[in-house]
Formats: sequence, structure tokens, C-alpha cells
Amino acid sequence: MRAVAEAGINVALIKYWGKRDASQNLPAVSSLALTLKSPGTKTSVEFVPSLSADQFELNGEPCEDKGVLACLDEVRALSGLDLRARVVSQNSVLTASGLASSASGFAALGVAAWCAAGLPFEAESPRPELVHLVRRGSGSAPRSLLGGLVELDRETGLVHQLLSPEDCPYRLVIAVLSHQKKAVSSREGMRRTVQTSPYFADFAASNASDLAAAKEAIKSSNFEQLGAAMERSTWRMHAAMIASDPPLRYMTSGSLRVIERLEALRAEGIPVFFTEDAGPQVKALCRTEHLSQLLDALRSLSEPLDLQWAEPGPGARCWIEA
Ligand code: 2P0
Repeated sequence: MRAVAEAGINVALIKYWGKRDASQNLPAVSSLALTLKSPGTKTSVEFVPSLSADQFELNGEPCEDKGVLACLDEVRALSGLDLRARVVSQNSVLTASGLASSASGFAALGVAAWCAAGLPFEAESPRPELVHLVRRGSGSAPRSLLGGLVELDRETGLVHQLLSPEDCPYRLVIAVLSHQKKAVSSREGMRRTVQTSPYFADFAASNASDLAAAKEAIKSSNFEQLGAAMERSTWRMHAAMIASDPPLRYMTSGSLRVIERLEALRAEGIPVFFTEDAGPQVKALCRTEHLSQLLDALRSLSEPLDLQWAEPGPGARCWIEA
């Protein structure tokens, strides 16, 4: 039985950075993200009696990844299945460049392995065991299990949907400034920030008020309040990163030029808000009706930008192929 799963990347409005339990990959703070329709990951998993070892292929190349093997081991333990798996995965998103490829990757892998092992999958309310499995692969991955605006709770490590994709009247523009892999992984970056940044505690302490403001803004459909909370959380996360020793600087001069253009557009009366993760790429959130003005503004920059835009999307989905 070959199970195929698809998941879109998600972009955090309220940021996760730092862990409170590294063994379970539990986050130090709660987070809130928008799951996108695309780009994302499509993964097939088949447990094959004749295989003597797990096989993993990513974007057409054989690949070794401890996280993938750990995920398969856990599915075997949960299902009682004792067979090796063939895993074939295709990313339509840049890998390891601050574009959340591990989030869609582990969401699609977890769901495909889960279904291939015959475990019961309910897309709207994934079982806690599945959420924990996916989160141990990547802390941001559980958010891609659900569509639209999704909260990942710090205490439980579980996810719930705040707004369905149909109810999210937003578009997200991704300005890709570099196609290079990041020099410091998120996992190492988080460890360094928690251990060495004097501002990490302040970032973590400010999470509750930024999250509350964002949730209030979602309830009252106040886009400006939501965007302001997203920018506060972003600046505070990057401030904590930059204060690490040695400094962790994912923002580049190019990122700042894009952010300044967005701030200018906002001053002209177009409500657009930026965020940036563990890489130089800038993401800009706008209401659907402002997408073309936002794209025009970014095209007018002299930066060589690869611009992609995305719409809110569904959570991970899975089907069986003969
Ligand atoms: C986020 N990021 O909330 C934050 C903002 C990057 C900056 O989650 O160590 O690949 O596997 O749990 O999920 C990227 O980190 O890290 C991330 P691990 P992950 O989207």
C-alpha cells in the first residue's frame, strides 16, 4: 500500500524560536502561522517486505536523513509494522534557506508514513501521536497539518486551527533574495540563542502579549493589528538572534532594503506587513485586493528578487495509490 501525502509550507506570524525540551522538540513559546496552498512537499511512503533498509529519495536524489529514519521507526513502533519503507519526496520549495521546507517536508512524511502503516487519519483533527511525531522531525511542521491560520501551543505541543483558509482574505508574497542554503541551521541557531543571547528571555516573555494581540486581531478581523503583532514578533526574534554569541544574523542588507520599501508602501496607505525567518528571504502579507500593488512596489526595487506569491491553503492531505 503506497500512501501519498501533500502539505504546504507555513509562515509564522508569531514566531517559534527556542526549545523547552529538546528531546521532545517542544517549543519554548507558542506560535501562530499561515499554511499556504503552495509551495510545499509531496511524499509517498510504501512499506515493502523485500527491503532490508529504509530508502529515502528527495527531489530525485538518494538522501540520508536521521529525522526521516526516526519518523519511520516511530510509525513502526506505533503500528506494530516491522517492514522497511521506500520514501520518495518532492519539494516545490527551496530547501534549508529559511522557507520552511522542513515544515511541509515532515508534515507530508509523517502523514504519508502514518497512512501507509494503516493508522487512522482524520485530516481535520490529527491524533496527538501524529502531531508529536511530526513535531519531533521539525518544530514548525505540526502547523502544516492544518490549513489557514494555525496555533501551536507551547504547553501541549499540539495544534488547532484559528481560521480556515477560505476565511483568510490574505496573500503572502515571498521575496527570495538568495538561493543558498543557510550557514547555521535553525536547530543550531535556536540552541545558540537560548544559551548565549541575553535577549532570549525577553523575546520569550513578549510572546504571550504578541500572540494575544494577534488572536484578538483575527477575532475582530483587524488586519492592521494582526500585521503589527507579526512585525513585533519578527523584530523581537531577530533582536534575540543578533544578540547571540557569535551573532546570528539572518537579515541581510538586501532584506532591510525590501523591508524599507514595504514600510514606504505602508506610509502611502497600503497596509502591508513583513516577516522574516531563519534566512534572508522577506515575506510580505497583504489583503487580497492589494496584491498587485505590493508586487509592483517590490518589482520597482533594484534588488534582484525572485518574487512568488501564495494564498492560504489546506492542511496536509493523503490518499492511497495502488
Ligand atoms: C517559525 N522558524 O516559527 C520559526 C521562525 C524559523 C524562524 O520554526 O529545530 O525547522 O526542527 O524545530 O521548525 C524553523 O525551525 O526547527 C522555524 P526545529 P524548524 O517558523
